[in-house]
Parts: sequence; C-alpha cells; structure tokens
Amino acid sequence: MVPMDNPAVAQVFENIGKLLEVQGDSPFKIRAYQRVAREIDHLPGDINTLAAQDKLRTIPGVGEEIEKKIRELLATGRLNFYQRLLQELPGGLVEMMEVPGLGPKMAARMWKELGVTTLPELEAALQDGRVAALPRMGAKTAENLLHQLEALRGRKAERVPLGEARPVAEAIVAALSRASGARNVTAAGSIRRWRDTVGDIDILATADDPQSVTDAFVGLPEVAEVLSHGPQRASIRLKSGLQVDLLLKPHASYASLLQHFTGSREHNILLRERAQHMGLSMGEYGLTEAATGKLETFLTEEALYQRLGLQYIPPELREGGDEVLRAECGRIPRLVELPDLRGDLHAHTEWSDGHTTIEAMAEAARARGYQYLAITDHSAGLGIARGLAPERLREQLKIIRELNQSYAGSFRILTGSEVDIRADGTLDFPDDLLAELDVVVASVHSAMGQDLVKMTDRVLRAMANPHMDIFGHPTTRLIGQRDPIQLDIEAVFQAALATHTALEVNASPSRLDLKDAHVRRAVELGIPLAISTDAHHPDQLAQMPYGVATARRGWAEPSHVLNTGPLQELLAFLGRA
Ligand code: DGT
Ligand code: CA
Ligand code: CA
Ligand code: ZN
Repeated sequence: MVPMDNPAVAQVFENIGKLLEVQGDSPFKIRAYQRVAREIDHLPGDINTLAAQDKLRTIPGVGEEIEKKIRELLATGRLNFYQRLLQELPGGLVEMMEVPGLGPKMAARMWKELGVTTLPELEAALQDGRVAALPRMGAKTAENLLHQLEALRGRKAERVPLGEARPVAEAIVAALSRASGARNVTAAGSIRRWRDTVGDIDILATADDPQSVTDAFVGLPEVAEVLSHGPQRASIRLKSGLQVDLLLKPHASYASLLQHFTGSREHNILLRERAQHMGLSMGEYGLTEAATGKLETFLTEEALYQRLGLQYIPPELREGGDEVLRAECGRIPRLVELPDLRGDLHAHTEWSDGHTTIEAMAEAARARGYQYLAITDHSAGLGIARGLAPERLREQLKIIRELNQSYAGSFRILTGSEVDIRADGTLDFPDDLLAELDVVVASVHSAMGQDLVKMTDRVLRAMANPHMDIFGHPTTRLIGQRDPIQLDIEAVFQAALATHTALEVNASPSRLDLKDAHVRRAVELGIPLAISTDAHHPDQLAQMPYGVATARRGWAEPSHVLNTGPLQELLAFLGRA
C-alpha cells in the first residue's frame, strides 16, 4: 500500500463532513470533521511522521475518536466509517459536491427532490430546467451551476505544462533504469516530441523479464493509484494527478516500440498507410510482410524510416502535418540544435528581479561554452518591481564594460535591457540611453487586458522604434496559468520584417513563447529568431533545450536563429559592429 499524504487524509475528512451534512447530522459533528480536514491540510510536516511519534493529538481538534480514524487510514489506506457512509449514500454525491456552489444541502435536495445523484444526471437536470423549477432555486442559480460544472470538467481534462511533466518523466526513467532487467528506458509520447503541454507521460523499455519491470513501476513511491497492471504494460496515477503509461517489448523491437510510442497518433497513421502500400504492416514489434508474415526488426529509428523510403523525421516534427510528404522528397532540414547556440540574449541579475550577480551569470554562461551573454534587466516600468531607473542602468553599463576588459576577448557580456513596452507603445527608457545598449529586448508586462486593436497598435509602435532589437515573449502567455494577450500576430510578423526586429522564442518552460506554430510561420517569412532563457538564476540558463525544441517544432534551422552566429555577426545585426 502507498502511504497517504496530508492532502489525501484531509480530503477523506472533508468528504466525511460533507456526507454527514447531506444526511442532516448534527452541525457540531460536521464542523469537527471540517476543522480537522483544514488542520491536516495545513500541517507543516508529514502526518505519517506525527503518527509515528505518537503526536497526532497535537493537531488542534483531534481527540481520541479522530486519532483512531487517522491511524486506521494511515495503516490500511481505508476508513470503515467513511466506507459505510459512502455505501449509505448514492455514490456520485461526493463528485457532485466538487462543483463550486453546490454544497451538501443543495446536493441533498437534488437527490431527494429530483433523484439526481451523478454529475451527468445533474447536468441534464440543469439543462432541462428541473433544477431551476425547484422552490427557492431559480434560473440564475441553475445557470451558474451549469457554468461551474462545465468549468470543472475543463479543469479535470486539463493538460499539464511540459515543464512540469518532463522532470517527473526523467525521474521515473532514472528509477526504472535502476530496476532489474530494464533496458532502453525512454520517455516517449508528447514528452519526447516536446509538445508544450502533455496529456500523460509515456515510458517505454525493453526487458527479458518484463514483469519485474512493471512490478517495479507500480511500486514507485509516488504512485497514488494503479490503473492497470499487466506483464507488458501498466498505468499509474501519481499523487500529483499525472498519469503514466509504461509499455515493454523484447530488446529487438526497441526501434519500432520507440517509434510507435513516440507518436503522434496522426503521424503514425500516415506511416502505417505508407507501409501498407509497400505490403507491410507496421506495429510495436516491427514491420511484418503481409504476404509472408515475416517480421523485420530495426536497431534504430533511422533504419525504420529508411526502410519506408523516408528521410529521418525528428520527434519534434511528428505531428501528422506535412512532415511525411517532405521526408519523402528529402526536404527535412537540419534543424537547430543546442550546440549551435553561441550565447543567450535575455538574462536578469539581482540588479532587477534576478537572484545573483552579473559576474555569476556570466561565469555560468562561460561554463556552458557560450561566447556571449546579454544582461537584460528590467526597466523601472509599472509591470515589474525593482526595475532599473536610467541612472542605475548607466551604472550597470560601466560595470559591465570593466568586466569585459577582464575577459580579454574570450567572452563578452552584452549590455542590454528588457525594457517595458508601455501601454501607449513607447519604450520605458529614453532613446539616447537605448542607443548605448548592445541589445534591447522589449516586452509587454503591464496593461495586458488591452483589446486586439489597442494591443497590436501598441506593439507595432514599439517595433517602429529603431532601438528595439528583440520582441520578448511576444504573447506573454503562461502555460496553464495565463492566456496570451490579444495580438494580431500576423501584423507583428509583417512589422518584424519591415523593422528588422527579431522575435524571441522564450525558453522558460512556463512560457515557450513564441509557440511552435508561430515559430513555423516566422521561419516561413524569414524573420530572425532569438532563442533565450530569460534566466533569473544561473541554473535557468540550462532551460535552453525547451526553447531549442520549441524552435525545432517550428522547423527552425540554425540560420534562422540570431544567437547561433558568432559575436561579430550578431553585433552586425544589432547595428553595433
Ligand atoms: P498526450 O498524452 O495527449 O500529450 O499525447 P501523446 O501523443 O503522448 O498520446 P498518448 O499518450 O495517447 O499515446 C502515446 C503514443 O502512443 C501516441 O503518440 C502514439 C501511440 N498511440 C497511442 N494510441 C494510438 C493509436 O490508437 N493509434 C496509433 N497509431 N498510435 C497510437
Ligand atoms: Ca502521452
Ligand atoms: Ca499515454
Ligand atoms: Zn519579461
């Protein structure tokens, strides 16, 4: 059994409170359970530790009865009292009460007055007016509940940002690689394709004894629930809610398994059709000749694509668009790769909202083998706390020039700013100061609610300023948290061409902005791109692969990317050579 954590225990007590309320139990008892749920949720330490130290009673509100219940839960993962309640009441009520605004009292009415006890029944009753017709309910309440129900469903179907899922996948790959007998443990699916969000994590491996690997998998400490567990495949749900699928095959099938499980589904369908035309059937084991039933296996994905008469297609391009057609006639370009990058053009220090010194950031960049790093602290504008006033920026320029002397040409800190694009489209520093900087990244950080026309005018006005070199994180989206600003992106592309402004591919995993589809359009138009980390800490310079992958998903080649060039070429673009 997997030990329960604080939120899981708190949830049980919270549900007990709700179910007792549905039953009409005493308010005193109901409040006691609600209080305990809250206290457990806010505990500073692990409740399992408290139990081991015999200190459960130090939690406010926990007396003898509740302590016994907590112990039962922690020891067995179940609580008989709770199971009995669940059996006495309709099973869907707990789920119904997850709809914001639908408390126990209302749930009880739905059940007793309408016979509604599940989410789908609730949705139907909200839609056909039965809820609205209940005494003391009304159309407005029903309408609001329907809205909340739909929002809840949306949240449950939500995809997870790549930046959250990828480290989890890497940790599981590392853990499984240590498990006996597993080879070729690899994260596949949308993670390997570097899609900006993922539905679930897919991991594959090869093994002589697959059962021992699936056993290790379902026994991982982060597992909250085992969804399925067979000898060759298993699915788990982690405590974070993420689902992870594992698929195993014999060693010889590795390349086919990798190809199959990387997807995308649409890409695989295109390949399968192609194989069929060649008299082959394509599967996780390999290619089977339809006429003879003979199985062909492959050592590498390259060999598999070659057998299908195709140029190799990198995972980032496998989305079922035109990549197969292009591969057929050798038109998959050499996409940009991490080692192509010679520097980073967007970084912050403690001078604004970064966490360390200019020197520390520069050292980290040098250690990565870069030739240059642009220090682009924020301007003093409205959007950002601790932005630099013009005098402070001038001070910083002096310090950077001195530092550069010490590198004697082996490395260069580029002076710069991430200057705010004000609500009216003017930049937050005077032109004469901007003219002194090597790199001017300009970004929107305030008045993000402007309508499409206002925002687009604002950005175009900024781009018309000859000092603006790079448009930083152009849509300002935060994946899963903040929608992009309203912006006519095609107008921005045209302006970028006209004003020779580069567009940033911000590599911060929470941004990935421009996104893949926008990169592809920019590449088609020949707009220069800057792949930048926006690092606020030396460690964040290591997030560059997210930006590179996003650029690759947009078919970017080294020549499309400003910071793949040597310093002199870059300076020429910036008008500083
Ligand atoms: P996700 O999880 O929504 O971010 O996207 P994927 O691409 O990771 O999709 P997932 O997890 O459902 O499946 C992983 C891969 O397995 C998928 O990219 C291709 C392969 N696959 C799964 N189901 C099918 C299928 O029904 N047909 C084909 N051709 N391939 C499939
Ligand atoms: Ca997946
Ligand atoms: Ca999956
Ligand atoms: Zn910014």
